[in-house]
Amino acid sequence: MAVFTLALCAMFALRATGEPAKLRRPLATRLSTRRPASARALSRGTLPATEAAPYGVGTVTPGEPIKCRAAVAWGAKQPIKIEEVWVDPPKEGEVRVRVIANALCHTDMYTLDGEDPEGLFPCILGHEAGAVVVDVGPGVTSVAPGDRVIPCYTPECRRLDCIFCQSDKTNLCPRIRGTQGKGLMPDGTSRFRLASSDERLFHFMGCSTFSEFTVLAEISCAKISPAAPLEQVCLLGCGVATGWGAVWNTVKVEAGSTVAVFGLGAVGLAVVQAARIAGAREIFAIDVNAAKFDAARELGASVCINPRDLPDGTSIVAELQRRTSWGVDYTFDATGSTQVMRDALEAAHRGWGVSCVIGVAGAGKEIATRPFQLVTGRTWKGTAFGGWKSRTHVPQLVRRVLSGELPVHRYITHTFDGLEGTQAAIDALHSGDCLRAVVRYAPPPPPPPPAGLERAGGSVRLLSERRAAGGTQLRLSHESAACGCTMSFSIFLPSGTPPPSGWPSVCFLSGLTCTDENVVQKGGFQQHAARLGLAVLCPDTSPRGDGVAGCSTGDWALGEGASFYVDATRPPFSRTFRMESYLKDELLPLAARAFALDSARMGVSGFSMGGHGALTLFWRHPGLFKSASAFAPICNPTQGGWGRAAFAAYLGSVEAGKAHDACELVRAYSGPRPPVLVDQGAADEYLRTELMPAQLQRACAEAGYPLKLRTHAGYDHSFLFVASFIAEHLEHHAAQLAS
Ligand code: NAD
Ligand code: AHE
Ligand code: ZN
Repeated sequence: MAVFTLALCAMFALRATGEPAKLRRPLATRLSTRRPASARALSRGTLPATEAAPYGVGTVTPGEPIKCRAAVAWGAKQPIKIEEVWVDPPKEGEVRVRVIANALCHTDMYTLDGEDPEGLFPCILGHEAGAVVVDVGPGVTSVAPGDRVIPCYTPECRRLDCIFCQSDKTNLCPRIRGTQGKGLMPDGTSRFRLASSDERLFHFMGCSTFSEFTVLAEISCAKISPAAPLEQVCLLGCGVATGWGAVWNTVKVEAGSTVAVFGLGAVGLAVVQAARIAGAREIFAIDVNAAKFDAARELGASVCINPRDLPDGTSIVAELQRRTSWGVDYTFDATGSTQVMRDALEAAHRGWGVSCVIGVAGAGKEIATRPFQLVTGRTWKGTAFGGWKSRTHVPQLVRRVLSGELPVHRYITHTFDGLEGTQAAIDALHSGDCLRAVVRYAPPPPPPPPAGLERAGGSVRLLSERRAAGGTQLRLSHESAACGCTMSFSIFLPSGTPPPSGWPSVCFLSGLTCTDENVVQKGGFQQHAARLGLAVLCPDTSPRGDGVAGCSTGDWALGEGASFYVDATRPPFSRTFRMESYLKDELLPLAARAFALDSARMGVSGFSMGGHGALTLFWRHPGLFKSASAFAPICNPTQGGWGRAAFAAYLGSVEAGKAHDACELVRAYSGPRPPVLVDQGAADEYLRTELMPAQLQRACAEAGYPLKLRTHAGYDHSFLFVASFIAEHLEHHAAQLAS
């Protein structure tokens, strides 16, 4: 964090030049005319001029008004205009942020088109963004300069006397809704002034993110992981999060149900995606624009329907009833059309169908249906921001995006750089082939490294950081010279400061088809590593990625995910499949530097192909590891199908593979001889054909090597087996690393 804070301070360095804008009395009579202290500072002429910087952002001084540019909406149906504005410092309970990325939501367009009964001009629109905190007003405790935040138009005050925040039935905290609807901050004033005239500008939805800087209420700031790419997770500020929440929170779609989604913008597509994840049996995706159907199918729609293509006289309601007999279990409007809302309700299943209004309808519009539709068991519901309690749930959604569980990249169809890109994004959204246009207002700041990461140097990037068992589970990537590609790895660090010599650690190698993440998610090691004070390093199982030589073999036991932890000597693998060198010369030293691991106290373990890797690296490089263990290792790969195929492909012959066969290696080994622990499931389907622990037992006996081989009745070849005995393996390592 320290490094990032410094970087941020440098970014916002004080400039002592510049001519202040001439102050005039504000024109907007509904806005406060009291000049804040910051405006007095402005008139003393102490503020910076806007200076060219990436995407045109000027330098700024925390605590002072910031002069920057914003896209100002001057009136209904008028084009937005880029203007210089002053953004006053945050007052009590407020946070000033630098906007990094903005996505456009249909609601911005709806207000710009004059459809919003609450619409006020001149204002600064925008409410789907990712931002970095610049400075905070008095009393702010939940965010600090440098934090990444997503502005949320639905705040969450969390006060004990807020019956809404205290209820799990709603996310609609009304704390600042009154002033927000009037385009003002909670104290009833605006933080925006036009630089040329000092005219006050209205805020919008408590966000106003079409500005290089904006001010938010603290209770509207969802603090998110510093690893999150803001140009993607900005989508969680509104549309995508709303669609997901409509499905999971508002109507709670069950597995096996049928779903119909009207309107396939980002909101409707997020409904499709969430319904698929919820296990919906059939998902009808409906839009008058067939250009949206590819994305709908990719995200999980089973049937796409353009109501305009139906035969004359067939309504979409009749069509859905024809396809489902009694109607659809759950229907969603994501268009904002009141006729569509009625259709969605009437297409819902007799007796239990639920229809959810998500779309926002224009001023003066009302919904109607025959009461009989409700009498016969249909329920009409609505959702605001998908029911998510913003400060609590948005960071959780961001983590799920970061973990790969909830991909959002499909929604981003257009990207633009700089504030000027805002108009281009508006045009794109009107074009009909746009889901979300993301405008990057500023280059993303580098993610702050976790403590010590800067020592790793080079290209190390933090992908995710999660708390686990009181410690920290990290996932990172770096450019590997050995493999010539980007490699990912995970590491668990216990809480507290490392011992003076550094953390003792265990390197856990995974098996065929795994990544570094399998054991992190399924191995259950964190609580035991935390208890024993061990760091656990989890490398990937091979180079991977499109275009990385040797990765695409079409065979799950060769290429990507199947390196066998050797340095390949045969093309195409020899350029990239150099896992032995990668681990020994690159990753272990890097991890030791970055995370204060004690290089003299490293153990190695692994499962299946990773068990083979653990035993062979231990016996091939005496002293590299001080302890070793394995779960269901491939003990004698030159005699099994997987190993023979791999050695032939990577090394040119099975014979060459003998140098990487644990049974051969232990016979020739002459280094230190700590006992090696091996666990094997007796119900393991690969026991005799691929793993052959009996061969290892024989080889160790012949070599006089102390092997502790345990066989467990009933256990098969899975991470459940690993999780069942991981505690004892870590205890085995901890004892040996302590000696
Ligand atoms: P969008 O403009 O990107 O997508 C709307 C889609 O509806 C388009 O694909 C359009 O072709 C389609 N459509 C229009 N009329 C239709 C009709 N008669 N039948 C079928 N399809 C039709 O909009 P979006 O950003 O996805 O937002 C969708 C709606 O949700 C908007 O009204 C927006 O204001 C609203 N919204 C509500 C919330 C909330 O919290 N309730 C949050 C975000 C957005
Ligand atoms: N201002 C309009 C209502 C607009 C509206 O319904 N907004 C949605 C969010 S749209 C996001 O893109 C919402 O959640 N509203 C809840 C709230 O408190 O505003 C009007 O009709 O006055
Ligand atoms: Zn929105």
